[in-house]
Amino acid sequence: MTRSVVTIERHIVDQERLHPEATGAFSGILYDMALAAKMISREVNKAGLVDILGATDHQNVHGEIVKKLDEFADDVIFKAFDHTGLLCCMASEENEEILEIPAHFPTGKYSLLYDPLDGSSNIDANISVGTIFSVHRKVSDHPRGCEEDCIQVGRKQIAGGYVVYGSSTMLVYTTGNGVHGFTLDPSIGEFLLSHPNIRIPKPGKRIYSVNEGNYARWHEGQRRLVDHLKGIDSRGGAPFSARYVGSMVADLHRTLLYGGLFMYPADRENPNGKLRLLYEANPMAFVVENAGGRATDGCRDVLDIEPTSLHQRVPLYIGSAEFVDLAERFVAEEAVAAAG
Ligand code: P6P
Repeated sequence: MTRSVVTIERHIVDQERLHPEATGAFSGILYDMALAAKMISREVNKAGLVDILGATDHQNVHGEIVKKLDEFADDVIFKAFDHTGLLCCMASEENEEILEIPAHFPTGKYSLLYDPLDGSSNIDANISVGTIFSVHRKVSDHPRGCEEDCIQVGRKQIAGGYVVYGSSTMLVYTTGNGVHGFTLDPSIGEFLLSHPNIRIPKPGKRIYSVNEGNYARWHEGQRRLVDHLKGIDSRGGAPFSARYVGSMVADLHRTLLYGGLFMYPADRENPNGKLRLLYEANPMAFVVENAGGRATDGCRDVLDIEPTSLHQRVPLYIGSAEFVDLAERFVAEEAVAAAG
């Protein structure tokens, strides 16, 4: 018996029915993110053909200026939302300041934060890339929207998710009521429910994912953790497998579906690691926690970290709860040792 064909639009309507108080505004945000994802997917999937399709002097065959794909994705998301009256403001990895809603458009009661095309440096090698997004309620008394509406603790998110542009394009999101995955059928231009109620496997696959090129810069506890995961320390235990794409959305999507542990730790040169709290770690942590996993900075749940700035970075350990617990034990040992 094949599964019923449920489009993301139908899923959103069904989910909205679960909340009689819902106004449909939030549903509109998910619908518009799916629209933006379709447009980005179309361009990402033909990236390698730009030279063949006649993009000359940065103009394509339609006379449109060919932008870098991350600038294109940033523009697509902004333009998908700026006129909807759903948002009070936006924040993007590509823009230092928040993005205000143009004065001639109405504003709404939500803020949207996003990394439009994470891992875009990998596109030339045809490696999966992704869009990451986080939705908060407007909290300021600013007449339209301001930074306060974006710089909020992750626990207050009302939605978080990502789009992975890989062998297929998938949109995965949570509003706190389960994690749901949709696969784009480009032949009909629809996202179809392919992964209802995703749960991170328990026990998870023994996979660890980290850039070991940073080993020399890691703190002692981090080094001992990875030595243990490789089975080369004296504590025993079967070694893990190593998988590292170098594109967060690809590494996190694998971790969500198979289990394992993804890490981007702090190091001596980067005391807060590399990944951004508000629009990378928080939405991914919201998804993974709602799938039964964990996400921490090594000692605190990511979702409990009170942010202070729009682009602040955070060390990240995320994935199967038992492996994140293990990582915390090693990092905590380091903190105890360092404290003397
Ligand atoms: P490194 C991509 O540039 C990115 O922001 C994430 O997608 C990815 O997880 C990380 O950086 C990779 O960084 O230092 O391992 O190349």
